[in-house]
Formats: sequence, C-alpha cells, structure tokens
Amino acid sequence: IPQDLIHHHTHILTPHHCSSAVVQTISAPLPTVWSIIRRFDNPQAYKHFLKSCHVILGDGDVGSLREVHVVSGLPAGSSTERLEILDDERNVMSFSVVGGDHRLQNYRSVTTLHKSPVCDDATVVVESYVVDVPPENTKEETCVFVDTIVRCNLISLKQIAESLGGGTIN
Ligand code: A8S
Repeated sequence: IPQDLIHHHTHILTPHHCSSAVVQTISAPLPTVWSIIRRFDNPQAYKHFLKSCHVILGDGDVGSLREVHVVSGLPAGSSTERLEILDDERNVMSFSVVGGDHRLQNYRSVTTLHKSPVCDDATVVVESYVVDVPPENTKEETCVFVDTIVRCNLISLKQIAESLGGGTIN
C-alpha cells in the first residue's frame, strides 16, 4: 500500500473492537473495479448477502445514507449505512453502519484500490474494517464472521469485474 493511503487502514482500537483486513487481486483494470465499488446506491451488484438497497438520503455523495436488506439465514434484517469517503482520484471508499437490526454495531470499512505492481491490467483491493465486539461474542468469533462476509464480497467482486473484461459499468 502506498504511504499516503496507509492511514486509511489504520484504525483506532479499544479492547472491545475487532479489526482486520482482506486483500484480493483481480485480473481487471482498476477503472473497471472502481466503477463497481464507487456505486454507493448499488452494493448488491456484488454483495450477494444483500437483497435490496435504497438510498434514503443524498444522491451518492459523501454523507448519503442507504438502507440495505439482508437475505434470510443471517443474524440480521437490515442495515443503515453512511458514505464516509468517496475519492475518485485516489480510489478510496469508506462507509459506516449507523443503524439497523443486526449485531455489527459501529462497523466501518475502508476499501482502497491499487494498480498491481506486477501486471498492468490487474488490481489489488484492500478492505479493512473495525467493529464493536458484540457483548455475547468473542473477538475471534466476530472477526471470523466479518472476514467471511468481506471475503465472499471480494470474491464476487472479482468474478464480476473479470467478466466485464476491461469494460466499466455505470
Ligand atoms: C459489507 C460488510 C459487512 C456486512 C454485513 C460485514 C451485513 O450487511 C450482513 C450481515 C450482518 O449480520 C450485518 O461490506 C450486516 O457489507 C451481510 C447487516 C451489517
């Protein structure tokens, strides 16, 4: 990660926080991957655990709020999320969870995209997060749960970006 982006993945922690990061390499150009990530109104394009998303405030700029509904089978119904960073120059996006019915209080994630150092048309995605450890869970359980969701999302992002084969979506 370039020096000027490291601070985005540096989270302030207390003993009641859990934090981790997932890295995924994608064989698609950075603009293709960014065109999917930057759409705050359309996370279900690659997040398979979401069944719907409605922007309830704003028009997709920083400060916008969305309400997502989760597929059945997860210990959650919905989540209200705020767009914290959307930097089209540096390819940084971040959102935080501000409400909903689920166990991930104060979830915040930051996603940065990097041109692969070895291949021009490949992209490295780094997604880090911090979240409160729920009262009935351990840090390890919380990290396993969230890592699983984030890893699934990034694998799905990879499949979709690679299938676009160099194009971008709007
Ligand atoms: C994301 C990341 C996560 C989403 C979690 C971790 C969530 O949408 C799901 C289940 C939950 O229990 C919590 O980038 C919540 O979306 C799939 C509803 C927040």
